[in-house]
Amino acid sequence: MRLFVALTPPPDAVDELWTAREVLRTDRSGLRWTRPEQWHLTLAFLGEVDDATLEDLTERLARVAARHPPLELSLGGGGRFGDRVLWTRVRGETDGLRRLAASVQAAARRARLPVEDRPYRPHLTLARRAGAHTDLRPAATELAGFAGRPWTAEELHLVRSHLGAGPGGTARHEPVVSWQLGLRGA
Ligand code: 2AM
Repeated sequence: MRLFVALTPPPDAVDELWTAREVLRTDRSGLRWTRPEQWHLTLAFLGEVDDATLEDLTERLARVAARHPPLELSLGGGGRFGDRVLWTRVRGETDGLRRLAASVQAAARRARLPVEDRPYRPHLTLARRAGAHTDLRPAATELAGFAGRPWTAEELHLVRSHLGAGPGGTARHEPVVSWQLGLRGA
Protein backbone atom coordinates (compact mmCIF):
# COMPACT_ATOMS: atom_id res chain seq x y z
CA MET A 1 0.00 0.00 0.00
CA ARG A 2 1.07 3.57 -0.70
CA LEU A 3 1.73 5.42 2.56
CA PHE A 4 2.84 8.74 3.98
CA VAL A 5 3.21 10.18 7.49
CA ALA A 6 1.54 13.48 8.33
CA LEU A 7 0.11 15.90 10.85
CA THR A 8 -3.38 17.32 10.29
CA PRO A 9 -4.66 20.80 11.20
CA PRO A 10 -7.89 20.96 13.25
CA PRO A 11 -11.21 21.90 11.58
CA ASP A 12 -11.12 25.59 12.54
CA ALA A 13 -7.60 26.01 11.10
CA VAL A 14 -8.85 24.30 7.94
CA ASP A 15 -11.87 26.64 7.82
CA GLU A 16 -9.66 29.73 8.12
CA LEU A 17 -7.41 28.53 5.34
CA TRP A 18 -10.44 27.67 3.19
CA THR A 19 -11.71 31.23 3.62
CA ALA A 20 -8.30 32.64 2.66
CA ARG A 21 -8.36 30.42 -0.42
CA GLU A 22 -11.90 31.50 -1.35
CA VAL A 23 -11.03 35.19 -1.41
CA LEU A 24 -8.04 34.79 -3.74
CA ARG A 25 -8.62 36.89 -6.82
CA THR A 26 -6.10 34.89 -8.84
CA ASP A 27 -7.16 33.01 -11.96
CA ARG A 28 -7.71 29.43 -10.73
CA SER A 29 -8.10 27.72 -14.05
CA GLY A 30 -4.58 26.30 -14.31
CA LEU A 31 -4.57 24.87 -10.80
CA ARG A 32 -5.67 21.57 -9.30
CA TRP A 33 -6.65 22.40 -5.72
CA THR A 34 -6.21 19.93 -2.91
CA ARG A 35 -9.38 19.15 -0.93
CA PRO A 36 -9.69 20.69 2.55
CA GLU A 37 -10.81 17.41 4.11
CA GLN A 38 -7.42 16.03 3.07
CA TRP A 39 -5.23 18.98 4.04
CA HIS A 40 -2.15 17.73 5.88
CA LEU A 41 1.49 18.45 6.60
CA THR A 42 3.54 15.65 5.10
CA LEU A 43 6.48 14.59 7.28
CA ALA A 44 7.62 11.75 5.06
CA PHE A 45 6.39 10.14 1.87
CA LEU A 46 7.00 6.39 2.08
CA GLY A 47 5.68 5.06 -1.23
CA GLU A 48 4.71 1.40 -1.51
CA VAL A 49 4.99 -0.55 1.76
CA ASP A 50 4.39 -4.30 2.07
CA ASP A 51 2.64 -5.95 5.06
CA ALA A 52 5.84 -7.26 6.71
CA THR A 53 7.47 -3.83 6.55
CA LEU A 54 4.27 -2.18 7.77
CA GLU A 55 4.46 -4.04 11.08
CA ASP A 56 8.09 -3.02 11.69
CA LEU A 57 7.34 0.54 10.55
CA THR A 58 4.33 1.02 12.84
CA GLU A 59 6.33 -0.15 15.89
CA ARG A 60 9.06 2.33 15.05
CA LEU A 61 6.62 5.19 14.42
CA ALA A 62 4.86 4.51 17.73
CA ARG A 63 8.19 5.02 19.51
CA VAL A 64 8.92 8.19 17.52
CA ALA A 65 5.51 9.66 18.44
CA ALA A 66 6.01 8.84 22.11
CA ARG A 67 9.29 10.70 22.39
CA HIS A 68 8.29 13.90 20.56
CA PRO A 69 6.09 16.48 22.30
CA PRO A 70 2.91 18.01 20.83
CA LEU A 71 3.76 21.02 18.65
CA GLU A 72 2.23 24.49 18.62
CA LEU A 73 1.89 25.45 14.96
CA SER A 74 0.02 27.81 12.71
CA LEU A 75 -0.49 28.18 8.98
CA GLY A 76 0.25 31.39 7.15
CA GLY A 77 1.78 33.08 4.14
CA GLY A 78 2.21 31.55 0.75
CA GLY A 79 4.92 30.11 -1.41
CA ARG A 80 5.59 27.69 -4.23
CA PHE A 81 7.90 24.95 -5.31
CA GLY A 82 8.88 26.29 -8.71
CA ASP A 83 5.89 26.34 -11.01
CA ARG A 84 4.49 23.01 -9.72
CA VAL A 85 3.15 23.41 -6.18
CA LEU A 86 1.41 26.23 -4.31
CA TRP A 87 1.56 26.01 -0.53
CA THR A 88 1.02 27.81 2.73
CA ARG A 89 3.81 27.91 5.26
CA VAL A 90 3.91 26.28 8.68
CA ARG A 91 4.89 28.60 11.53
CA GLY A 92 5.47 28.19 15.24
CA GLU A 93 7.49 25.31 16.66
CA THR A 94 9.12 24.48 13.35
CA ASP A 95 12.39 23.34 14.95
CA GLY A 96 10.42 20.67 16.79
CA LEU A 97 8.57 19.88 13.56
CA ARG A 98 11.89 19.41 11.76
CA ARG A 99 13.12 17.11 14.52
CA LEU A 100 9.92 15.09 14.30
CA ALA A 101 10.17 14.83 10.50
CA ALA A 102 13.83 13.74 10.80
CA SER A 103 12.88 11.03 13.32
CA VAL A 104 10.02 9.79 11.13
CA GLN A 105 12.34 9.62 8.14
CA ALA A 106 15.00 7.82 10.17
CA ALA A 107 12.40 5.29 11.38
CA ALA A 108 11.32 4.68 7.79
CA ARG A 109 14.92 4.13 6.69
CA ARG A 110 15.49 1.67 9.54
CA ALA A 111 12.40 -0.17 8.27
CA ARG A 112 14.32 -0.33 4.95
CA LEU A 113 12.09 2.10 3.08
CA PRO A 114 13.83 4.31 0.52
CA VAL A 115 12.95 7.76 1.86
CA GLU A 116 14.11 10.71 -0.22
CA ASP A 117 17.03 12.62 1.21
CA ARG A 118 15.71 16.11 0.40
CA PRO A 119 15.73 18.74 3.17
CA TYR A 120 12.36 18.95 4.93
CA ARG A 121 10.36 22.08 3.99
CA PRO A 122 7.39 22.59 6.37
CA HIS A 123 4.35 23.36 4.19
CA LEU A 124 0.76 22.43 3.39
CA THR A 125 0.13 21.88 -0.32
CA LEU A 126 -2.85 23.89 -1.56
CA ALA A 127 -2.70 23.32 -5.29
CA ARG A 128 -0.68 21.76 -8.04
CA ARG A 129 -0.23 23.01 -11.55
CA ALA A 130 -2.72 21.54 -13.99
CA GLY A 131 -1.47 22.97 -17.28
CA ALA A 132 1.95 23.83 -18.63
CA HIS A 133 1.50 27.59 -18.47
CA THR A 134 0.26 28.24 -14.96
CA ASP A 135 1.87 31.06 -13.03
CA LEU A 136 1.69 30.36 -9.28
CA ARG A 137 3.27 33.66 -8.27
CA PRO A 138 0.09 35.77 -8.01
CA ALA A 139 -1.61 33.27 -5.67
CA ALA A 140 1.54 32.88 -3.56
CA THR A 141 1.82 36.68 -3.27
CA GLU A 142 -1.84 37.07 -2.35
CA LEU A 143 -1.49 34.47 0.39
CA ALA A 144 1.34 36.43 2.01
CA GLY A 145 -1.13 38.27 4.23
CA PHE A 146 -2.85 35.14 5.53
CA ALA A 147 -2.03 34.31 9.16
CA GLY A 148 -3.95 31.47 10.76
CA ARG A 149 -4.46 31.04 14.49
CA PRO A 150 -2.15 28.75 16.46
CA TRP A 151 -3.18 25.13 17.04
CA THR A 152 -1.52 22.18 18.68
CA ALA A 153 -0.56 19.11 16.69
CA GLU A 154 -1.23 16.29 19.13
CA GLU A 155 -1.22 13.27 16.84
CA LEU A 156 1.00 11.65 14.25
CA HIS A 157 -0.85 9.88 11.43
CA LEU A 158 0.16 7.11 9.08
CA VAL A 159 -2.02 7.65 6.01
CA ARG A 160 -2.79 5.48 3.01
CA SER A 161 -3.16 7.12 -0.40
CA HIS A 162 -5.50 5.43 -2.87
CA LEU A 163 -4.42 6.87 -6.19
CA GLY A 164 -7.29 7.85 -8.47
CA ALA A 165 -9.96 6.87 -5.93
CA GLY A 166 -11.06 10.41 -4.99
CA PRO A 167 -13.31 12.90 -6.81
CA GLY A 168 -12.19 13.73 -10.32
CA GLY A 169 -9.45 11.11 -10.30
CA THR A 170 -7.63 12.59 -7.29
CA ALA A 171 -6.16 10.45 -4.53
CA ARG A 172 -8.27 9.41 -1.56
CA HIS A 173 -6.54 9.48 1.81
CA GLU A 174 -7.34 6.97 4.54
CA PRO A 175 -5.82 7.13 8.04
CA VAL A 176 -4.24 3.77 8.91
CA VAL A 177 -2.86 4.36 12.42
CA SER A 178 -2.63 7.47 14.62
CA TRP A 179 -0.48 7.97 17.71
CA GLN A 180 -0.61 10.63 20.41
CA LEU A 181 2.56 12.71 20.49
CA GLY A 182 4.56 12.87 23.71
CA LEU A 183 2.96 10.05 25.64
CA ARG A 184 6.27 8.85 27.04
CA GLY A 185 6.53 9.92 30.63
CA ALA A 186 3.02 11.42 30.57
P1 2AM B 1 3.05 17.39 -0.21
O1 2AM B 1 1.98 17.73 -1.16
O2 2AM B 1 2.91 18.01 1.11
O3 2AM B 1 4.45 17.51 -0.77
C1 2AM B 1 0.67 12.05 -0.37
O4 2AM B 1 0.94 11.76 -1.70
C2 2AM B 1 1.53 13.19 0.08
O5 2AM B 1 2.89 12.78 0.09
C3 2AM B 1 1.44 14.36 -0.86
O6 2AM B 1 0.49 15.27 -0.38
C4 2AM B 1 2.82 14.91 -0.87
O7 2AM B 1 2.86 15.90 0.10
C5 2AM B 1 3.72 13.87 -0.31
N1 2AM B 1 4.76 13.46 -1.20
C6 2AM B 1 6.08 13.73 -1.05
N2 2AM B 1 6.79 13.16 -2.02
C7 2AM B 1 5.92 12.52 -2.83
C8 2AM B 1 6.06 11.74 -4.02
N3 2AM B 1 7.26 11.50 -4.56
N4 2AM B 1 4.95 11.29 -4.59
C9 2AM B 1 3.74 11.53 -4.04
N5 2AM B 1 3.54 12.21 -2.92
C10 2AM B 1 4.62 12.72 -2.32
